[in-house]
Amino acid sequence: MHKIKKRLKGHELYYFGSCPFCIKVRLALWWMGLELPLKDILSSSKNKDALLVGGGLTQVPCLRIEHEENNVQWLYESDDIIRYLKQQLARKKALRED
Ligand SMILES: N[C@@H](CCC(=O)N[C@@H](CS)C(=O)NCC(=O)O)C(=O)O
Repeated sequence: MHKIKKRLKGHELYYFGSCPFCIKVRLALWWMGLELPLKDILSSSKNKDALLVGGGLTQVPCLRIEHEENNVQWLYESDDIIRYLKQQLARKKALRED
């Protein structure tokens, strides 16, 4: 089934392909029709280092959120990430930004 892709500015998902929690988040992204830059931490040590230095853990999935004025948040936990993304999508719809 084809879904129209919506983009969320300033968001990136750190993940690796075989991680079941990452698959859960990526499925939710697909289901919501959202497209985010994906940062694979197994194929790139640069991505893994960025996650560790920025977020403090190498745990994935982790959503990097760039707020205004370069304020960066690192959101861990698949359920929290999915909840946050749903809220962002609802907000986008309410503001008719999509
Ligand atoms: N409760 C977490 C579990 C995440 C998790 O266990 N991720 C594993 C990969 S499947 C991981 O990153 N382990 C390595 C680490 O914690 O550094 C979630 O739901 O996101």
